[in-house]
Amino acid sequence: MSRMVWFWLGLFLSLTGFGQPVNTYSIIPKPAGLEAREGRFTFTASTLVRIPAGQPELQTIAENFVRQLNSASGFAIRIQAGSETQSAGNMLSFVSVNDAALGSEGYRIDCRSNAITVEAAKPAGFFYAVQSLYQLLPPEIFGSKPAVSSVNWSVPACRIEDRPRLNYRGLHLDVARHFFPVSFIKKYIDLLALHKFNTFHWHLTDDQGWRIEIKKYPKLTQVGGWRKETLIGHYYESDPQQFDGQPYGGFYTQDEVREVVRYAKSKYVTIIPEIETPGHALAILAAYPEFGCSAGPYETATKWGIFSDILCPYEKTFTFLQDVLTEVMDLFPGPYIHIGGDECPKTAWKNSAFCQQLMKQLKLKNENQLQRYFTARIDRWVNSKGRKIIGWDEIMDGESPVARVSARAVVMSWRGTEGGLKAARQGHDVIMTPENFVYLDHYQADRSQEPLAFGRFTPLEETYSYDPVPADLPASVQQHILGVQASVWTEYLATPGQVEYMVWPRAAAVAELAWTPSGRKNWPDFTHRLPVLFRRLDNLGVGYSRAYYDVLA
Ligand code: TNX
Repeated sequence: MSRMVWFWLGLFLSLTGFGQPVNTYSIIPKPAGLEAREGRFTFTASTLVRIPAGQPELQTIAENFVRQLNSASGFAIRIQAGSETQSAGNMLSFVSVNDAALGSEGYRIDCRSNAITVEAAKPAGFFYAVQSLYQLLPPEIFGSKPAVSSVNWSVPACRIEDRPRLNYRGLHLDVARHFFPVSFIKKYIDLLALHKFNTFHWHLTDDQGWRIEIKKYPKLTQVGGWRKETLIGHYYESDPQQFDGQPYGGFYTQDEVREVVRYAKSKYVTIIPEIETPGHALAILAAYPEFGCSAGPYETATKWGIFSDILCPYEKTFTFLQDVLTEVMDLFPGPYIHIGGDECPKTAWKNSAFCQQLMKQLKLKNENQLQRYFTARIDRWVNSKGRKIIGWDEIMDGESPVARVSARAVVMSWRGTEGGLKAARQGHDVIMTPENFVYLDHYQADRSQEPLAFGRFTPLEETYSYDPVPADLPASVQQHILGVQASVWTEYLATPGQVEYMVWPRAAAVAELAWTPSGRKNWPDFTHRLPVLFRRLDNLGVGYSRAYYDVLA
């Protein structure tokens, strides 16, 4: 064949995209807008990465991206700051735009075969654009070894315009029932950020352990950070109970907490610390029995469940909590402090002469109102420090004209959604974390095949089906729903591997219902993106559940 024929054939094949990989776009959460194009942009050793001058935050985002790409590919791509550089070659550029439509977390990616342009108005937008680029690149971008030439470091051409549906996109972790080291917390935050969550709710204290160093009250960690043994298996009152006989404990020093907060910030993740009050407080009472209604002695709990020994609303108890929260606020600069409030039995208050006297004096009719008073005191004090409280939905029980929780208090709705919706109707902001959809400690597959978990069954599809802001809610209620959170309780999750197994891929479903416009949520489409998610998680060394291979057509 003549050279001319080869030339025309070659041109025809390249124009039709023949021989190119079929473009797939496996971004989770699915972007608000994605227009597929033909062709691919290929990163090479000579790709130019250009960013605006004088924007250090942007520079850091670009540097992290390039470091990851270089380490996976073996390239030595460098960044050029400033707009002077003109190049017709293969280029990735970051462009800051003043565009209100993008909000503080939105971004655009314009990807053609010779250039990618990323636009955002704020650094978080660039950060999320980079997370999307990671997910458009081959999953080997997360491989730990310098990758080989067999990987084509390319991105499918497309145009993406994206911003989140909800402002609060949270993932929670209970480190009280089981303790997890800083290295794991950082890995957890990496995965959060990769899926565009922006909040980590750190459940730091509970009956079974106090996990944060408080300088003024060292016994909180010295005594409350430890339990003498742990119940093996399920807890039912009627069952014979078996314990492992091993002391168990651990805590984070304040330096470690600061390090984690800094790390999270670099990934645009805010941490909400939770200090449980007035229930789930046995670890406090074990260390400082003087804050209980009876003389004690108390012990850090060795089994799971709800305990009737709780904090007593003495003045000295409020002073103690203010001291603790002062140190906590110093460590966590975010706007919210979670003060617990859930599952607080009232027997100890009923049997306490002090509580009965206080209720009479305050004209409170019952102990639920006394919990309201308790919450209202902390709420007022936290507000005076320029922060807001978050509480589990029980903080709205026991309405009383003399014990007002300010409308600034944010309600976390876990016993279904009704508590949250009621609070929203009363003008409170709310975060939805209904247990029947987004509690990731529930079974995700046939329990006969699964490790021991909390009772309920919440498979991936059910989690995915949840809509935190149904369209039929009045706008006045919708506007108070800040967002959604997946919660991860660790009674039966003793190791990082067990946590990852329960969390992934269900957290990916939650990421999508938090970020993606409801009209673009689509279960079959989500499942088509799962195989690539699994390869990404493999490369990241995440031990996710294999229960969903069978839903993949
Ligand atoms: C209820 S959710 C709790 C936790 C348990 C969880 C188990 C909430 C506010 N309280 O203490 O760990 O159920 O799913």
